[in-house]
Amino acid sequence: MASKILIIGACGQIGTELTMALREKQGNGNVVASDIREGAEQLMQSGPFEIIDATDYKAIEDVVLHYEIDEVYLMAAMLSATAEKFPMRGWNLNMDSLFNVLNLAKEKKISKIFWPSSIAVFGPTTPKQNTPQLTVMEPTTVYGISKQTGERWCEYYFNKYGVDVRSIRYPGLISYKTLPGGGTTDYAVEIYHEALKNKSYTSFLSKNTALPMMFMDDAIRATISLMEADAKDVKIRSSYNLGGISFTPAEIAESIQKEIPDFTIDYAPDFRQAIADSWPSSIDDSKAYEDWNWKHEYDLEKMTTAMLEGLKAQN
Ligand code: VAH
Repeated sequence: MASKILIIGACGQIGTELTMALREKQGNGNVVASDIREGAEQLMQSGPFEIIDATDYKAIEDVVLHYEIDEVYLMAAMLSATAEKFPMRGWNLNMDSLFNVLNLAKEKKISKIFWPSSIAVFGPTTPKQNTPQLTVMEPTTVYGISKQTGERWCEYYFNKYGVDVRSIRYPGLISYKTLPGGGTTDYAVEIYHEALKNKSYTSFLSKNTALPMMFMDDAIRATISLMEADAKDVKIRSSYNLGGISFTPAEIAESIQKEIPDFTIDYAPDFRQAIADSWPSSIDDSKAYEDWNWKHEYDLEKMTTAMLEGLKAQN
């Protein structure tokens, strides 16, 4: 019997693709999309949609009861760059929304939760290369602090109340189907759009800023794999490292130049450089491999081909 799923923040960068993937898998009618405002036409036309403010407990509870929801994917959040401009709005959105769904599960109104964390939980004192699952975490951004705190609460609700909440520390995610929403890794999406439109791009991160990244197809597959894993195999109830690939703006530009030889890049680092400098360059996701057999499929070259082909097909 297919689970009844509610996706909160369904119109965002991850939420949009996650909604379409889950509707394909579970049946359109079994996946209720929700967000603070309507989203892409394909999402709106393919299944049920509700307007929900993720900080409004009653609004979520009403939809959960009305549709007899089993599982909630909470994808609404304020990302790193935007949260630095609006710290308290970012903190309140990221934390109030999490407590809303954790408490619904504690009261047995839903049975399973997915909640996205981020490699932003790591900070400048964290080992930068191949960052371990368990290590020093002193995040210096509002977003990273909210995700680190959220991980602690997820583990608390699992240990104290038996809430089946599962989480992934996403790296920067790259997709041609949806635009990013105010993150520090957004350059790695913008660059493809600009390469096709103008054959040039000005990067807001410096040339050699290596960050952990992942093609969206891999991230969606990882999310569904974790949610489908047997509960006994989900041994980490804070959040799983997820690594994927690691590259710099110069390296992604080189991969684009293999397909668009006259593409050029220049660099004008802005306030997001300090955020990126506080994050790891690459991630050790061996625990995800050990516990639920995770393995990414897209390397940089394969992702660049998919991105350019996907964007060209849209125009
Ligand atoms: C951000 N895209 O840039 C998000 C992500 C690891 C980065 O969490 O804020």
